[in-house]
Amino acid sequence: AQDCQVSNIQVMQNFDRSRYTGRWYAVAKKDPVGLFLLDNVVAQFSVDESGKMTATAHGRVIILNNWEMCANMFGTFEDTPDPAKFKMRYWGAASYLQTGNDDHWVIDTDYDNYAIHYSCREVDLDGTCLDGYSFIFSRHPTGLRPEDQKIVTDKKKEICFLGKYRRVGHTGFCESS
Ligand code: FEN
Repeated sequence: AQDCQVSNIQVMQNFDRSRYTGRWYAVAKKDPVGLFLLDNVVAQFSVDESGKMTATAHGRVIILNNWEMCANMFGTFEDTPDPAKFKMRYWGAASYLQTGNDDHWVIDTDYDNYAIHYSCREVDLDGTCLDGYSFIFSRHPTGLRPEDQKIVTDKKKEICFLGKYRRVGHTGFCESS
């Protein structure tokens, strides 16, 4: 079922962006190459009057001189023919934060408990993902419910990122800002 071809990755059927709105806690992430968010990652999705999806995210980063900061990031989403596949433009509130334009795919979600996000930045010559990142989100700051864990593990395998995730800690570091 999984040949690891980015073009064959199955995404959420009939994705409903309005049910996806609100707060999501990252419980695990697969990092891309380069600068990223370390931990304490929380995302907040919104849909405006015109139906456009936007999001904010924060997370801990360590900048030059080992200075711990909370990165406040913003994202705007461009629709594609597939309702679960978006192009996300993102930038940070602080000028030292990297900006970018990434794919943003919703692989699976039950809207109320878990969500699996996927982004491949660079597709290899063989069609597999050479550089990508992924978040496992939960509505619960305490983590995934036991009944959702198998679903998430199966999906990690389907997107060929199984074994590449790290747990995302929540210490409250970004809650004050
Ligand atoms: C996502 C969903 C909700 C909206 C957004 C999301 C993506 C966030 C990304 C963050 C990137 C952060 C970077 C940090 C950085 C998917 C959660 C927007 C893609 C690139 C440093 C670290 C050290 C330094 C400078 C900058 O730039 N970090 O010296």
